[in-house]
Amino acid sequence: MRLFYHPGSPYARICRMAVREAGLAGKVAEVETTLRDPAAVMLPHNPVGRVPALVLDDGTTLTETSLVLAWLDSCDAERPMLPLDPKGLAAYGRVLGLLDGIAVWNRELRRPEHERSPGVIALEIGRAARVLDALEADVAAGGYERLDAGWLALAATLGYGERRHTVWDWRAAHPRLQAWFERAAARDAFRDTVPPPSGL
Ligand SMILES: N[C@@H](CCC(=O)N[C@@H](CS)C(=O)NCC(=O)O)C(=O)O
Repeated sequence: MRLFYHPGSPYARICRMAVREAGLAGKVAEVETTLRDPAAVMLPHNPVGRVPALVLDDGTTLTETSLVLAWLDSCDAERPMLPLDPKGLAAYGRVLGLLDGIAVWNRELRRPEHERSPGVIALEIGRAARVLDALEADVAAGGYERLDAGWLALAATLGYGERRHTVWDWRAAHPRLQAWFERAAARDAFRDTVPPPSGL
């Protein structure tokens, strides 16, 4: 199988960490692609043009992080990543919602200043602050301890804030999340997939 990724993508990073944590690195070759580029090597397999995209041995291409994780779980994974219980699913969904909002906020900041929407940015700042407070309480109550999709998504999202969306000061007033992140950042799967800084 081939996993198309971009080194800056937190969504692709979720799958790349899953491949490592599930012991599937020998079965999945990672292929770097450009994004928003008509010449991207991924486009013949995935006209959507987004990563992650997993090309199976029969040529079928799976897109969308959660669908890729579901497939990886079915590949004799040493450790399944997609939770099946309501609490695990809720925890994963909460972080995915945060990440989607951060992605919108980041996209606004990549536009020329006169094209940015202050309203959209304000909405996403508010959403991120709200979810962060909830996550701080979740972690204080013992959440995100199990290494599953919610864990991977939280590590990828906070890691994105560290390197590619530093305007978001997620550490401020969130000591439990900081301590959680330090533990997550010590894992090989995390260290292997640290994104390059974006300057934002
Ligand atoms: N809903 C998708 C989101 C994936 C996504 O937005 N990927 C970004 C990189 S972080 C991308 O490929 N963007 C390129 C584009 O929008 O053209 C998922 O869960 O995988």
